[in-house]
Amino acid sequence: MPEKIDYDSKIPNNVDLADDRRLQRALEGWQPKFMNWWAEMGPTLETQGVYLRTAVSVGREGWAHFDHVNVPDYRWGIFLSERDPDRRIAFGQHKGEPVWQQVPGEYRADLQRLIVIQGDTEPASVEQQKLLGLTAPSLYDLRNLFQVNVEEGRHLWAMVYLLHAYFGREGREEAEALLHRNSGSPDAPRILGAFNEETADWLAFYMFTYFTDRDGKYQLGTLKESAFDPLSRTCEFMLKEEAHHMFVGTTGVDRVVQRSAELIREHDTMDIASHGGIPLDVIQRYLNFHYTVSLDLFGSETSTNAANYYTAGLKGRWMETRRKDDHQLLDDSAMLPLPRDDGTWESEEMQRILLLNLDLRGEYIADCESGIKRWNRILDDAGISFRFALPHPGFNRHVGINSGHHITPDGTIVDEQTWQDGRKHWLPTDEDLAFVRSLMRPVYERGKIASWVAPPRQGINGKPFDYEYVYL
Ligand code: BYC
Ligand code: FE
Ligand code: FE
Repeated sequence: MPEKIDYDSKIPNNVDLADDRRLQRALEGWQPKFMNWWAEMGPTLETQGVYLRTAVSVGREGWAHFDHVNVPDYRWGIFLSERDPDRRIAFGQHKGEPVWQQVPGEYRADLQRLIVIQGDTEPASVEQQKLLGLTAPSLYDLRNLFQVNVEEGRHLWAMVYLLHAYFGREGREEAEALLHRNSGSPDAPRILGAFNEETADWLAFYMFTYFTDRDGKYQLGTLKESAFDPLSRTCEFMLKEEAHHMFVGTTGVDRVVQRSAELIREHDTMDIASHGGIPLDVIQRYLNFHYTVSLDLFGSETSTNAANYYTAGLKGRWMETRRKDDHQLLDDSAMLPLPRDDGTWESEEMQRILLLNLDLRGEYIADCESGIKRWNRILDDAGISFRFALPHPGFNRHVGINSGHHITPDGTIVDEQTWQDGRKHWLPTDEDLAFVRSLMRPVYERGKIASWVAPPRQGINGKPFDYEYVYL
């Protein structure tokens, strides 16, 4: 397995594509379809070059190269992390056996389904973010948007490679379908709910990259544990790219909170809308929305699908190899909090293996708390007493045991009327959305920034904030 990437072929890769003519031809047949999709469904803003990173190696050090590139000329390619010849299955009924280099017939359908669901989210996010380039708050942010977009495009390539290389004709058909479904389409929507929502403004973009890309991190983390080695190695490399997407979200929200805090102090009022800032309660409502649609992405708390994937070795737990148990979970149990119709909570003991989606969601929630802490620290440093909080995991849910119940952000089970009355305090209202949208005016001058967000502390790859990240 060459660590270096072959950039001479049409499709950059480190999987020796040139040695498999059939596969190479099939992927070269898909490539123009991808390019058409990008032209039609990708970013609408045209540029003369964006300062982007491109993968040049999959090793630990210096895997990326930075330069201005014309976005449609970006070299989307197929990069898998290095193979560990001694790798063994870490969990489930095949624990201890060597990992698989081919798809076992009995798991074909399940693996294909997991890869299709993962693949479907990647282009969906590009579609959701299609218009954001028209209103970027700075060239720095515009560059980050394009970076995220091209890498989500590459993640689609990553899944399409697996479909083409290991799933035959059905896999090729699924690869086509990934370009035919579209975010928000009434006839052929994306598979998972969060990927049919609009990302209509930059606060939504920062929240999406914080909360929804972070679901990506956790799901990829479980697929990285897979016994199907090519999937594992693909996800391992995707996770490397993913870190930047979450950086964009974390620091994006930081900068909005920072700017709002400055305006609150400067004008000595929480009501900073008239001063061109985003009020903290609006930020909290955005947070509530993006967090809860992202919780839905973990599926139902009790899941026989997840249990079967685990037993088969297809999808593990977060940090599976660091867990100190038997990695089979046949006689373990765990508690599940359930909302009851009488408005009280009860806790039910269940087999741990049925609660794997809940387990993963728990890891995710703990990680989300770190964002809340940092944003509250910004407020604390500014002497502002307002505090952000994650809502209760039962709040505003459309998937799983809490859907069908009305649960407030503090976890109280309420009736329909109380829910309807509270909604406007808990979720973005039409006025909130219209207001945030009204702030979205492009700032394309070098070193300048919009009124509602603070500049970043640092630029990209050691460049200053006022670097010409995008040629327009
Ligand atoms: N929407 O047993 P259950 C990313 C369905 S994000 C609609 O609870 P399971 C990214 C489910 O299909 C990461 N339907 O679910 C981020 C099932 O249907 P069937 C994406 C849903 O299978 C930002 C039924 O309900 N990767 O990478 O345990 C930018 C019962 O389901 C939903 C993955 O998700 C939903 N939210 O868990 C770019 C990894 N949830 O079988 C990219 C692959 C459930 O009854 N996917 N259903 O017809 C999986 O591991 C699992 O399929 C899920 C669901 C975690 C999604
Ligand atoms: Fe991705
Ligand atoms: Fe991402």
